[in-house]
Amino acid sequence: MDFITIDSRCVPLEGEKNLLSVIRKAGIDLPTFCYHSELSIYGACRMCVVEDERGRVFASCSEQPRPGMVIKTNTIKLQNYRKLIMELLLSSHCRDCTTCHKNGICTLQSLAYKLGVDAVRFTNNKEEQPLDFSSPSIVRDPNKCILCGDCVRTCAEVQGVGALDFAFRGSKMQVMPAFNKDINDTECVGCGQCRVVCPTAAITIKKDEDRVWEALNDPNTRVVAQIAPAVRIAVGDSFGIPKGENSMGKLVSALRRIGFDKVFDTSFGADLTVYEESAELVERLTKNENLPLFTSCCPGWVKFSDYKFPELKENISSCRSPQGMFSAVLKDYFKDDEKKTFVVSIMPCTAKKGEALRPENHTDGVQDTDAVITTAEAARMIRKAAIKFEELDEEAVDMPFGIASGGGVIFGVTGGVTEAVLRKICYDKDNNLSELSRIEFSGVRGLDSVKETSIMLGDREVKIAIVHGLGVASQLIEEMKAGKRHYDFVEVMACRRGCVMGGGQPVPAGPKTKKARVKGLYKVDTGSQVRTSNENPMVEVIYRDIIKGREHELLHTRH
Ligand code: HC1
Ligand code: SF4
Repeated sequence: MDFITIDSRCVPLEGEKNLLSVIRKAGIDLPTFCYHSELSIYGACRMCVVEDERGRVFASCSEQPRPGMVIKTNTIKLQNYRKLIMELLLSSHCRDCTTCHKNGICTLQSLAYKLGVDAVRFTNNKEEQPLDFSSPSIVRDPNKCILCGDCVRTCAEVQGVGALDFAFRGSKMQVMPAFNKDINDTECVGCGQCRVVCPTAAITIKKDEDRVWEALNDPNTRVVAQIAPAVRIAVGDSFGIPKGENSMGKLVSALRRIGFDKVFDTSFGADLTVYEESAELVERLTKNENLPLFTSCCPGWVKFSDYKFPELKENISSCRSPQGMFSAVLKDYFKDDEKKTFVVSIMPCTAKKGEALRPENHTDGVQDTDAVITTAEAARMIRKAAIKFEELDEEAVDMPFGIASGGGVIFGVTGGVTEAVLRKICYDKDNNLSELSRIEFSGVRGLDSVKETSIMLGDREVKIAIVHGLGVASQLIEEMKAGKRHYDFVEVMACRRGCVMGGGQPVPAGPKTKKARVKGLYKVDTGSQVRTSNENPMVEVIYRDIIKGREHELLHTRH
């Protein structure tokens, strides 16, 4: 085996793609702003510099590890170098830390502390830039940008959107949309993945908490919450609960203490989606029209398809998302109440804010979801209410929507929608729930960018693809258009790994957290008494007593 020497210790080389990965494997958490293992290497921030035995200083993220290398990571020269970079960054960064959204979770702030920067020798001569509030999903604050380029590469490389780029040169360099347009006037889909990687508060979540507080304080308003599948395994991050642990019961309890009148689980809406989408698939297969059927529950994907693949309009499922279906049903359920009903959905996703605003998702011209708050905003509301989240007893959601299947819960991870739909279709086919484990191992799970599976319906083989990340989705669709791939059903989630890594989840979320979130959702499914939507007794009741044949009005849309 080959070795290199890091700070006088021998470290084996095991195929790492760069020196930084070897250093981190050796237990040295060298700082970086611009290195992300899932993005191309930019090498701009220079925080990960190391020194070799000849005194050469270089960035370790962009250096190939070579056998026999001898490097040091923490010499006085390197410490001074990093401190100087940090001072330069801070000198052109507005320093309103105490009132900043990222206070306490800002990488710039924590690194300045770790590096012992207690004064900045340079003055800020940058002009103050206006903030961009145009998007319903994210806010851009150019004054807090440190030009690491993480958002630019994420938007272009992972999402295939390219709404952000560098403009100007030298000290005038900035990150902005082309021609400095408002972000909402670009092809931005609101996925918030730029916000997930942003080390500062240059990109943050558009806040909707204040509208929720107002509704909660209005005695004439009944405030109803629905909680998305992927929220339960991430909200605990903000309260020191182990990563990936299911905090649904505590969250329900916290929301009731804050003043929500009713609390429900969006996974129930996902069960409705499974009913509608599986029926839609079977109908299209029977008629052999508008195939493949593309899923419609991810608003980032729906918006992306609007402008990038408008020719797929008829192929996108007419189903509203679980959020949309459930809000419409909730508004209808409470319509005779004396109080006004205000539906709040708690989502891992920033694009859901935009979905709620789209007129085609409204019922009779009325917006069903009144406010969408992300997991991170819900956590902030809980903190503001001074609730000791970690000490709360668990509470169950309210009836009559109080039972949701495990299949509904795994909507929050890539492949979950497909798995839940297949469970339903296999059940309808031969009432055979022993198919469950066969479906689990059929290729729907895992993190491959594109997953493929198929099932037999009668004598027809139904071919299925699952894709996560819009960049890969775009490539897959181009291959389908070129006749290189053929499917009948395609699940698309805008965010890599699915909603568990949505743009509204707590940050930072490193590789271990990402893994724990995926595992956490599957664990909820395995522990559920009801695994499939068709076993959920409340679904039949709601179809019979509330929906009453109005599926088209309440559960469907036209994109
Ligand atoms: Fe999702 Fe969905 S799974 S889109 O990722 O279909 O946001 O969690 O709520 O609507 O159920 C998000 C999650 C969520 C919808 C469902
Ligand atoms: Fe790009 Fe998504 Fe950020 Fe919009 S929200 S700029 S699409 S990464």
